[in-house]
Amino acid sequence: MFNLILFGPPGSGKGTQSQKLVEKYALVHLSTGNLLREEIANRTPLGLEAKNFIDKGQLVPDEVVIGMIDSCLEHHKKASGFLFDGFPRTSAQADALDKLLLLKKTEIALVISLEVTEEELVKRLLNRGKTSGRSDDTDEVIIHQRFAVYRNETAPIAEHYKRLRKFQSIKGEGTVEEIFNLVCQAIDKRMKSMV
Ligand code: B4P
Repeated sequence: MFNLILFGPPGSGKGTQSQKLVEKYALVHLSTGNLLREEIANRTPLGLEAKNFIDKGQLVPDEVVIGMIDSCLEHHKKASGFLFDGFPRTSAQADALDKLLLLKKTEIALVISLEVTEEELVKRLLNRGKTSGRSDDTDEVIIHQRFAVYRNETAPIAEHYKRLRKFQSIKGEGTVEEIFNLVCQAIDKRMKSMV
């Protein structure tokens, strides 16, 4: 099994790169952001709860997202690997993921972090907000709140993966294709070292 985490601040291109990566490497795409937005669109109780946090630029409570990932892993028992996009975002989520994968006798193979300046991130998110209708992408105050949450709660978990020598940073600025090529090189190298 090959399990990959795409890491990086809001708007760094995790979702964009994930779409191309799951096709090339036949991985199951698990995006907590997409799963939460589906719940919101379907007006489920979970979605209504999540919307309150997302609209304010805050993280959805750990137990909610960990539960979602747990049931997705159960649904894809025969997967040859997973691409975690936007998960884990807190140290509790990172610990839970390690435990869930251990139960399946597997582990994270690689964490790729997309590095993008805040100036570029703001431009991308406001631009997406014009067409996506995403409430968390239209207000610059909320966007900066999301960056603060990233710095305080998400960025520190990089240390966990650095200690395990599974963490690799990649410049996330350039064309989507240029970034995709760099990400693929990192994955191919890691895959070769595993055989
Ligand atoms: P997510 O859905 O994960 O989204 P994101 O971080 O905003 O964006 P991503 O990095 O995927 O950027 P994208 O490719 O779309 O999270 C949304 C919210 O859900 C969170 O704030 C949180 O509240 C909640 N949530 C999600 N997961 C959670 C968790 N685990 N725990 C708790 N809460 C959770 O790219 C952004 C834009 O840039 C797009 O418009 C794209 O077209 C553009 N772009 C991409 N690559 C580009 C490039 N190379 N050049 C120019 N533009 C580019």
